[in-house]
This record gives sequence, C-alpha cells and structure tokens, in this order.
Amino acid sequence: MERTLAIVKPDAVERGHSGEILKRIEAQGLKISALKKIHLTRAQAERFYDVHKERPFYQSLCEYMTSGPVVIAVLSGEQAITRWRTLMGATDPAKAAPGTIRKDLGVDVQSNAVHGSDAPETAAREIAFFFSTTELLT
Ligand code: DAT
Ligand code: MG
Repeated sequence: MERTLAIVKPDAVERGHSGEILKRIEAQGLKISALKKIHLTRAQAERFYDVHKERPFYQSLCEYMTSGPVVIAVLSGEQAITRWRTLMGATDPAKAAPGTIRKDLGVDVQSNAVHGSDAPETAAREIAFFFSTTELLT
C-alpha cells in the first residue's frame, strides 16, 4: 500500500472538473483517504513548490496556484504514486497521452488541471504539508 497527494488545480476546479477527476481516480481503483478544498495562500504555494524556485516559471506557477480554490486529496493503493501519475498524463497537456486527465482537461503546461507526487519521499512531504496523520483514513 502506498499513498500519494493529488491536487485538482484552480483551472480545473473553476471549470467544474473536480467531480470528473475524483470519479476517474475511484474508477482506477485508487482510494480517497482524505479530501479538502482550500484556497492556498501565496506563502503556502511558494513553500509547496520550493523545489522549483530557481525555474523561470516559479512566480507564475505560484500566482496561478493561488488564483482560486484547489481540491486536495490523499490517494492510497498499490503503486498509488505511479498509477496517479499515469492517470494524470505528461506535464504538458499537448504532449499527454490520449485519455489522460491532462490531455482531456488541461489547458496548457501551467494550467494542467492536476498535481501528483513524483516519488515516495515527495509524497510523504506533500501529504504532511496538507494533512495530519489523524486525517488519513483507510
Ligand atoms: P509535474 O506537475 O508533471 O510533476 P513539474 O514538477 O516539472 O511537473 O512542474 C510542476 C508544475 O510547474 C507543472 O505541473 C506546471 C508547472 N510547469 C512545469 N514546467 C513548466 C513550464 N515550462 N512552463 C510553465 N509552467 C511549468
Ligand atoms: Mg512535479
């Protein structure tokens, strides 16, 4: 059993895709172990994405991630990290495989609908960033 963090980003929440994305997650057999909707502060966005702080898109990414509410979930299951990344598709929706969330619901490389942890260490850090252990069910 593995856990990962999923975020439905502001563009997808705004366009009413939260339900569709959660439906795809459950249809894949991943469990939703925790769920909430929040509006990130600028400080939270900057801390969450601090691995990208040297990248040219960092400020714009933080601006975008605070542009509206997000839906944040902890997913669990066998190989949850890879399975969620596969469902998401490549970072750039234009390059994402057919049938993936980013291909179907993403707008561009920044407004790409969803976030997913990329490794066990990042998943642990990202889950702890938003949830206490007592909030994680199943
Ligand atoms: P991923 O979200 O697929 O793990 P990442 O960790 O490389 O991709 O980047 C984090 C987010 O930063 C990504 O979801 C959207 C944004 N981003 C990445 N590359 C970008 C670029 N070239 N221009 C604008 N935003 C970018
Ligand atoms: Mg990443």
